Amino acid sequence: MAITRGFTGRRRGRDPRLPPGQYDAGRDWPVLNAEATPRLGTDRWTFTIEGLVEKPVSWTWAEIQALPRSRYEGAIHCVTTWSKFDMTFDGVSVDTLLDAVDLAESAAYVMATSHTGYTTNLPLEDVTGGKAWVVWDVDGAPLTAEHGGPARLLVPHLYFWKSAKWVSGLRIMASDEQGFWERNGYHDRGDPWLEQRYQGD
Ligand SMILES: Nc1nc2c(c(=O)[nH]1)N[C@H]1C(S)=C(S)[C@@H](COP(=O)(O)O)O[C@H]1N2
Ligand SMILES: [Mo]
Repeated sequence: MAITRGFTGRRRGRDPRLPPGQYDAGRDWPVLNAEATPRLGTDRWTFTIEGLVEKPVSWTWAEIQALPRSRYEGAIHCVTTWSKFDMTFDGVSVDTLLDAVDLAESAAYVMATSHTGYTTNLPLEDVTGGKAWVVWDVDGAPLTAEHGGPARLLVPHLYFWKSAKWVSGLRIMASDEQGFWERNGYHDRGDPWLEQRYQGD
């Protein structure tokens, strides 16, 4: 009798790393900009934490490069339904940056800002505790301008519109204010596992 080999009867299930309503984009990495891609040299790039802090702090490119490095390895999820797995981003943890300022007691939200004027709001809790980075390398190479280089915010546990490209800083706030996409109908928090895509989700 022939023995049937190579068939286990198991179906390939949905990847458990894929949040609801998302698909695996594989090797593709779409570029999504609301604005034109700026040509921003590292000589003109700065990062500033301001708002509800005792004293605002700014870093130049050289200064931020001198901080302890931190890596994120994992997935990113865009609200337009693509996800990408096994990405490696290098930069600095937002925790390290926040260590340099004294936050007001009322600090509870941040507005991430870009050198282009793009903004996106986040609860302070979503950018602390090892959950957010300012990154400049992806998979071992510098971020291209299209993907936010010289540096972008990375908040991979939320939809990718929260990861402001060409990031210029964080404004610390006591109450939530809406950024660019949030004013245009997207969710204030954007947790992909809860499918918080639009206002009201
Ligand atoms: N400055 C800026 N940052 C941005 C955006 C943007 O339009 N401008 N788009 C957001 C959205 S909607 C997504 S999905 C990701 C896209 O990043 P990518 O182009 O590297 O894939 O960047 C986010 N950060
Ligand atoms: Mo997006």
